[in-house]
Amino acid sequence: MGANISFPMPNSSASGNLVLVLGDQLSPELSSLAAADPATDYVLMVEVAEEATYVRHHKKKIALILAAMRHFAAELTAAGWRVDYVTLDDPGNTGNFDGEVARAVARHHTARIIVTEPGEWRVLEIMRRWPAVLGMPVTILPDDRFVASIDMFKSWAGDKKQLRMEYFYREMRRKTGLLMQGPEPEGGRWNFDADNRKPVPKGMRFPTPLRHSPDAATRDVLKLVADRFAGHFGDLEPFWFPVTRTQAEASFALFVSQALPSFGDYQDAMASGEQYLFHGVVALAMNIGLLNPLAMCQQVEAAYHDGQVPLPAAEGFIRQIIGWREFVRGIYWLKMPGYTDLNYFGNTRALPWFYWSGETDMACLAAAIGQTKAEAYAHHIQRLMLTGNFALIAGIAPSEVHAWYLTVYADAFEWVEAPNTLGMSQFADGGLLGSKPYVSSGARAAGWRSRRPASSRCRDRQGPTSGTGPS
Ligand code: DLZ
Repeated sequence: MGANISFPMPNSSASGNLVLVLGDQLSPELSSLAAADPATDYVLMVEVAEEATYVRHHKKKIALILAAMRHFAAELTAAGWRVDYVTLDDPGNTGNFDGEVARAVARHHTARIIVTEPGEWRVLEIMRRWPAVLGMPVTILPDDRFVASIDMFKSWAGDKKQLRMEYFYREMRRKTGLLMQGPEPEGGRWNFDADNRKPVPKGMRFPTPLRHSPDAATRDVLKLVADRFAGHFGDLEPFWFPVTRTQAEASFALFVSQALPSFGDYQDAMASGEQYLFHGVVALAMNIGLLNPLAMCQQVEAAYHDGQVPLPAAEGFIRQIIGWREFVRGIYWLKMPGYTDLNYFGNTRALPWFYWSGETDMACLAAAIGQTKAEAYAHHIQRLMLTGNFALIAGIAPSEVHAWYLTVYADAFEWVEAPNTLGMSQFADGGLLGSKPYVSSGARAAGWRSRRPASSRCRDRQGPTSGTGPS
């Protein structure tokens, strides 16, 4: 994948294109939409049970995706597109992409299917079968919301023995021109990570992410999810995630003005009782297409040039997006299929039940898992240092850890989740992604500091839990 893939099998009696837009492709600049014509083509969006149940996603994650899909369909309709939208409770809904694409082709007699490459190998395999199954050409276009195409990453990787994010990141800085002064990095350094490890001072206050009230369309989705996915892990309400571009942009603007100035200093920190610190909770909007990653980086760069954000914070944020995020996507497509089966240490234990219930006397794990159940969110240090490190020390099968992260986090899509879990966190790839297992470092996360009396630190819990995991 990476270049345009076309399977030419024209059907002479049909006309126009069917443009399938997936639940994590909610971007007006999407390559499939750019290749289509609103006058002749149909946009197809489908709510299908299989996507919610191939792993039994957190209820809040399903609600986020379906609500954002419905709002995006309205946005496209207002922009003049003919949108064919199939809801989950449509009586004819077949429950999967194959069935819904076949039904739409029959409804509209289109001659061709156009789609932007999906974020998951499983879905790409489904699409590759369509020319044979449906007897029509299928054009799969690169996802140019990423700075590096899959082909570009493959050529960069070449036959290198070790792939290191830092060198790839420098290429991305040069390619985008972000924080560059000609050929040199802004401030004379590529990476300010060493400045980003401060402990949280006593009494520090943290901004809270914007909480958006569900409108009528989102409330319909919440009811649907409550009815259809009652047995899935996690709390559905209160539901406050952004589900429109406008809401996502407001959330991000608040992050840039209030959290980002301190994000760099404390991005590796944890503090007891604090869910977000200076993290933005914006990945869940970015990973479904409500925010454009490059535009976000440009906004952060502008805030730096305006003197609102220090360089280490701006660089730290930009590195996460055009460095790490792009790098792990490259690794995913370079190594799939097969990457999700890797198990370097041969770990075989089952995931402990408390990953679903949060009921453990280990206070840090109870807090991180309780928060995950409530919010479908934990910041990356909680994921890496708590649930990730524990799983590796305990010898849990990496495939089980992978399925858990993919299930429970609203921002988790396989292209980004699998390399982070299997590579960075579990070292299941034997060192392709990271130079050593994270757990092998004796250092604590920066500034881990409990706000509670020492006597209660190892025993406190984050409220009652009643989560049910996949069975
Ligand atoms: C995750 C998800 C869910 C829960 N539901 C849908 C859906 O009903 N329709 C859809 O188009 N996409 C959904 N998704 C996102 C897909 O699973 C995602 O596009 C693939 O995993 C590829 O990244």
